[in-house]
Amino acid sequence: MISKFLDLGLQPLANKYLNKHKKLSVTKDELYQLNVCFDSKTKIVSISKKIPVQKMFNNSYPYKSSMSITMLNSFKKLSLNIKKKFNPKLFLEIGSNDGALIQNFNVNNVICVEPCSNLARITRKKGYLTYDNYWNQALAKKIKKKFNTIDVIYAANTITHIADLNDVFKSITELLSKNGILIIEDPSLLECIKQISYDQFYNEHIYVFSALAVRNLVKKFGLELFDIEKLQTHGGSLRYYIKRVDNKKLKIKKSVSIQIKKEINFGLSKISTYKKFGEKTIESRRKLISLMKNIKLNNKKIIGYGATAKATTILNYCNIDEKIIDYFVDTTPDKANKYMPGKKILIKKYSLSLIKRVDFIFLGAWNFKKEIFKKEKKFIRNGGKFITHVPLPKIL
Ligand code: JHZ
Repeated sequence: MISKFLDLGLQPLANKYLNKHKKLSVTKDELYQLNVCFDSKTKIVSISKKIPVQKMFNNSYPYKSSMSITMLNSFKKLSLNIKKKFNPKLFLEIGSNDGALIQNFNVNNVICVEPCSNLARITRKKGYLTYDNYWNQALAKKIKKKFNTIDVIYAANTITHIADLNDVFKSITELLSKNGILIIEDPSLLECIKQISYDQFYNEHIYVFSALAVRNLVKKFGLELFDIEKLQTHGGSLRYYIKRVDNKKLKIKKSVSIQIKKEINFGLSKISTYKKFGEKTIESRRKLISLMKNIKLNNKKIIGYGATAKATTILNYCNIDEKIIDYFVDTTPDKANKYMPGKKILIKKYSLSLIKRVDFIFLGAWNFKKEIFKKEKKFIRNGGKFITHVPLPKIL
């Protein structure tokens, strides 16, 4: 049974930052209803309205993975591990973005798949074979014809962005060698629910995975989880290591049953847990609005830091506009001088001077809190304060 547990209202597409010269208000047909549901049979959590991929991932996709040192370090560490543990002759990344991971591999060993052609151009320029296609069976067949099978297939923050999971896994099994490994990583549903980070839900995040859901999902394709790594990235992610069931060379590690047990004990297989999360989200919204309004009553200045896709959900769900947040700062070139989706809040290209005379900074990129705090020591020393909504709205 599929049950709705969260209604985040009408939302614009995240990552669709509005140009200054265009009409600022989004029209009704540019908004979609963001509901989040739980399927008690498969244990999959998903948003109810699926937006056509071309609308989300095209030749002007602004997000670049290499904008944060945290992600660059995480990918560097992973590349060393992959080489050490699996030493793949051919490594394929689905959703290679601007090459933050594959830049650690030799050009001859890597195949990139990236449907956003502005990003595909970047890895191609660096010499990596890049298909600017959506991941599907037609593409898998095309790659198979040329390269036969692949030893390691990897996808970070990508599989959860594709609606047709059957097609995703059929395409992967088509290409994966007999003893091949599939590694996927995505934000952890357990962490999302625990931390009330409801902003993990937006149009691109069609699914937020739990280990429970992934275990059920891959089974249908003759695959199984053999290891799970916990990561600090994106507010707590899980890295799933998956193999063919008939590959008996790799033993199933304890990490799998430990994570599944944790999720069951927390209640991730029960709708009541999600309903509670829905209620806590409403409370979180109330607290964040009241906290920010109180600050504004004292005539203080708030700006946003990190014009994230996640922030789109918060601003639109909480109806936070330019009267509350003066502007956002962000290092991503393609977000600069645009407006936050659905709100008239300008995004400025990050510079130190932009946070100088500011009293409060709302962490749009709360998932990079550590990295940002390290960078903004001076702001903190001078009495500046950060605001977060995770796990609860508060001033830090
Ligand atoms: P970040 C995107 O989500 C979209 P977002 C996507 N759907 C997804 O799954 C995740 O990424 C992985 C900026 N920044 O990573 C850079 C600074 O300005 O939380 C980014 O614009 N200064 C594919 O957008 C944003 O913050 C800094 O010091 O929610 C971070 O975006 C740092 C560290 C970041 O993802």
